[in-house]
Formats: sequence, structure tokens, C-alpha cells
Amino acid sequence: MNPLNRPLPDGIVPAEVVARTEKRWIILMATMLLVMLAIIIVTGIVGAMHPPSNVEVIDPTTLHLQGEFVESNLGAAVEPDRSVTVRLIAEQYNFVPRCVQVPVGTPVKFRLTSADVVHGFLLPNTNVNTMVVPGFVAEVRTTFSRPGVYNMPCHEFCGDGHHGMWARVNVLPREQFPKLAPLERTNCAKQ
Ligand SMILES: [Cu+2]
Repeated sequence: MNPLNRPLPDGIVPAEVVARTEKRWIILMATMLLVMLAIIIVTGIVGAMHPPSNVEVIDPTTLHLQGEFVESNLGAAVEPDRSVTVRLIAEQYNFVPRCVQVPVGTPVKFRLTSADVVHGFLLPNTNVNTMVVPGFVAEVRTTFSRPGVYNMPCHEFCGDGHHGMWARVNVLPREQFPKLAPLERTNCAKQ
């Protein structure tokens, strides 16, 4: 070993040793950053996850009086292109409506807003996961690949009753959905 490369008794390390150590750390850190970036990109593409980007404002004090989120407009609605739009209001401590039915294999667009505080909307094992912020409309698109019952807990702590705030999405076989009565489609009520 080159005696010049040994740490000196006063703790000063030769310059080339410092440079080599720093280079190793830079390479290690850059590799870690690239690996983490790759994980974000790959999981984003594979899981079709998108950060919520729908900046759309709404007056939370008049939701029930006018506009898109009046009571008669809530629940699942079929669009002219056969896709489905689901409109929900999150409020302490409920989703309105508490249950919606949608068809499998069909593009579904969830539009949500809050009447009071920040809530969260999540459907397990799907790409649906967003905050619901008063004053804004959150929009998430998905296509359910299999029929079943998806519970949707509020996952943003919103007060004393937060633990009891949950709702449900019933994903139905495609041929079953058009047979539903309007009220069954919006809040799962049997008619
Ligand atoms: Cu909540």
C-alpha cells in the first residue's frame, strides 16, 4: 500500500482517497435514485396509476341546490357512448349514495366532491385512489375487469365518525346492468 494514501495522524486523508470515496458514494446514490425512479415509472405504467390532476373547482356550500351534484344526479349514469359516470358526494360520515352499481368491462368515470372536510376515496385492488377535497371535483377513471363487490372506505381521517364511513361499488355482469331500475342503479335499492 502506498504510504501516502494512509490517513495521517491528524486525521487528514490524502486528496485522492477522498476523491475516490466521494466518487463511490456518488455512483451509489445515483444508482439508488435511478432504481427508485424506475420503480415509480414501472409501477405507474403497469398499474395504470396517475396522480390526480383534475383541477376543477366547485362551491361546496351549494352542492345540493344547483349543478352537477344535486341529489337527482348522483349515482351511476350511462353516457351516450355507453360508458358510465358515477357521481358521489363525500360528507361526514357518509358517501351519498352509499352504494352504486356499475357494469364490468366498461369505462367508468368517478366524479366526487366533498360537502365539508377532506375525505378519501379508494377501491381496493384497482387504480382508484384519490383525495376528495371540498371546493374541488376529483375525477378517476377505471374499467373493472371482474364482477364483484368493492368496498370503499374513506381513507382520509375526517373526524369522530371516520371509522364508520364507507360505501360500496357493485360490479355487475355486463348483461345484468341494463336491466336495473333507475333507483337500483343509483343506490342499489331493490325495487
Ligand atoms: Cu371521511
